[in-house]
Amino acid sequence: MAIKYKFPEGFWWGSATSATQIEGASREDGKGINIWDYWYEQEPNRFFDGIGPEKTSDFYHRYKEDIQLMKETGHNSFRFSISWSRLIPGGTGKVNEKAVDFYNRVIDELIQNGIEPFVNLFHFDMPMELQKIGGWENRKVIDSYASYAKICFETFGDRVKKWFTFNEPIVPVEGGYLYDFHYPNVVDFQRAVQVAYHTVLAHAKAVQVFRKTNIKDGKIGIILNLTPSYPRSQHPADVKAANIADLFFNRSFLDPAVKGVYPAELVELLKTYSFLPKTEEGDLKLIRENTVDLLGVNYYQPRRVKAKENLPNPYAPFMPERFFDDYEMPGRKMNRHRGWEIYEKGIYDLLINLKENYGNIECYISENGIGVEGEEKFRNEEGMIEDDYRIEFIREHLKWLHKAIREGVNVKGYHMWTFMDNWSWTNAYKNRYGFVSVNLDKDCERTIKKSGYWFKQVAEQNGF
Ligand code: BGP
Repeated sequence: MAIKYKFPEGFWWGSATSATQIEGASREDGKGINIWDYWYEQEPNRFFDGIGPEKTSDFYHRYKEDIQLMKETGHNSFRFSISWSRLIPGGTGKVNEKAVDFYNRVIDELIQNGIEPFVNLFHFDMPMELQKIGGWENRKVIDSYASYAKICFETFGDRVKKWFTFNEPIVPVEGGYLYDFHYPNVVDFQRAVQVAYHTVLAHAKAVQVFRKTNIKDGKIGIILNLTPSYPRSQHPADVKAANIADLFFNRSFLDPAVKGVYPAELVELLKTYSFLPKTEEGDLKLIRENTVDLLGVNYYQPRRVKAKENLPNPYAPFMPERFFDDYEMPGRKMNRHRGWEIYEKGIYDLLINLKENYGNIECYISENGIGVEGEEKFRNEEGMIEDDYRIEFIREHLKWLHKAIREGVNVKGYHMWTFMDNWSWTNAYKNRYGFVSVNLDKDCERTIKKSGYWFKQVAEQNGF
């Protein structure tokens, strides 16, 4: 069959994961506790079906088998994260040699199997010892993070060439300090601003350390969940509302990471409402001088926005939603399991924006996927889950990605979320996202889904 959508040579095909979501073994071999282990202990009922992070999909013990499955599903690259609290149980101080050994084995096994490791340093998993002193609210944690990053670069940088400082740094801000879905689940805009600001500084510091470490052929980036912000109409009030949402949810990290500066409009807005963060001399220079080589883009859904219909309640806590209302566009396509809109063209729009307004930074799609409940009912007689909806989801996004590449966007790869069904934060195993299913009732037995076989073909032909 002729290949209509051919991707550039050397395109990275694979999937993305994170330590807390796949490793399990949360108390084994000297691992320290992170906020997820702690929160689950405190409030198990917050987690779907009461399942916590202690077991997850057991990658810690089964990584060899999993890497074979990656090969069978066409991966030439794979993103995972290092668990800070596994590597440095106290967040700072002594390194856990068993963790070094584990990540060494994973990296070597990937490389031996022709799979390029993409390594992320922070995926929502603050070590509990550091959360006790305030986590990202505490400026000291920036240095702890930079030391952790340095250890990672020095220990694994001889083999790992693609590095990322953070995955979706805005999510712990939203979840932990605004909307109550991550620990420490407080609602406080001022603290949220400080956490976001310290995360940007920690990121810039890690980039600085990376450059000093001088890893041969190494590149460093950040992974951001970009949500193109569409106004309900071209009415100036709707457009303004969409711009403000864009400032808060995209540009607050995108601009400092790629351009080295905060958007002036965002600074102005925070100043007007007296929410500027506490800063120190030299901060802005650090940010300016340490921009990324590479950007990971996670894309799931757009944001649709309209002008505020009612005046904000002066007694309610200050929230970004003071400036816009969400807009439920009639007829939009939804993934009803997750409650997220499916809008394939969004991936194209955001990439064109990177080309036009962010110097056509080298980027890749670092997550994109669909979470579905009750996939067991699609298992056929041979035992394979026929997830045609996932194939369609990926294919339609890839078409738009292909168009963006044809128009000159500097995209180097596509990682699906996720490799195998995993533990998804408070949703635990509710929605399944993997190319490979994991049967929790049968000792985490893995079976490749139809989408996994389909993806293998796409990766091998470098198109479809
Ligand atoms: C992204 C995260 C992932 C993953 C995914 C799916 O925001 O980087 O960790 O979980 O979303 O979302 P969820 O698991 O909440 O359904």
